[in-house]
Amino acid sequence: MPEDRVPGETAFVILLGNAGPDMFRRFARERDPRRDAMDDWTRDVVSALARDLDARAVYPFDMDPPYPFLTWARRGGAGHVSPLGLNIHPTYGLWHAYRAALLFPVAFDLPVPRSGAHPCDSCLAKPCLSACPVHAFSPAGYDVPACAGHLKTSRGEACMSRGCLARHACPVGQGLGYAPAQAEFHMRAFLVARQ
Ligand code: B12
Ligand code: SF4
Ligand code: SF4
Repeated sequence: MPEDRVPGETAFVILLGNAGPDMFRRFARERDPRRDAMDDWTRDVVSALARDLDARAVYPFDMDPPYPFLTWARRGGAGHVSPLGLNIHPTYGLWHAYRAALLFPVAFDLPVPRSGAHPCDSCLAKPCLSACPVHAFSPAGYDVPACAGHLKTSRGEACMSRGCLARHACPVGQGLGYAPAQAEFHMRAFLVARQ
């Protein structure tokens, strides 16, 4: 569909991403998370893969405006929009993200995964919406300045060291949350992006 903004000449898209903490372990073995950017590592790994497969690689952190990876993911049956705006996956919950997409000029005859039932429909308490200490999530959307402002204070220590408390409050994908080193890495990268 035109609003998907899939680049022309593309007949098939494969999304690459992480679910839970495994990808970060490999990144930390191959690079120094205190110094190196995950986006650079991603580009190195994925561009080599794309060359081998005769595909074109595009990235969620490229392009202005960005490619709508979450819409692409939902089209491919990889989840639903949660009330936080992040996609929720039936197994991995909110603990998944995308690193790249491989675009192919030919289509493959592969079964399309189905997202299944929307987990938020049966989650009546919706604890994700009340867990943020600064109420950054509201029907108006995600209040990025409120979140970033909190993270810069000592009261934001829990979010900085464990990761977003709203994500942790979700019952889906419990056990797949990021370990402290990964949580801190992503939260630091988020704060740098906001400066
Ligand atoms: C800009 C951006 C940000 C900005 C601003 C986000 C904002 N204002 O909401 C900043 C820098 C603040 C940010 C932060 C984070 N982000 Co961000 N971000 C993006 C980025 C690059 C673009 C999003 C965008 O504008 N897309 C354009 C729109 C048109 O396309 P779309 O995403 O498909 O949008 C559709 C739906 O998602 C939906 N939708 C979007 N928002 C909302 C909100 C509500 C309430 C509803 C109902 C629907 C809805 O409607 C759209 C139209 O169909 C994406 C990567 C990408 N290329 O998509 C990552 C992305 C959304 N971010 C992601 C993540 C994980 C984060 C962080 C949690 C990272 C972290 N620290 O761990 C943080 C959040 C901070 C925190 N508290 O933890 C992931 C989400 C993965 C997932 N499971 O959904 C993405 C996809 C990146 C990735 N590598 O996978 N992010
Ligand atoms: S806490 Fe409930 S409503 Fe919120 S994202 Fe998780 S399943 Fe959906
Ligand atoms: S990181 Fe902390 S302050 Fe930011 S949205 Fe999540 S819970 Fe709220």
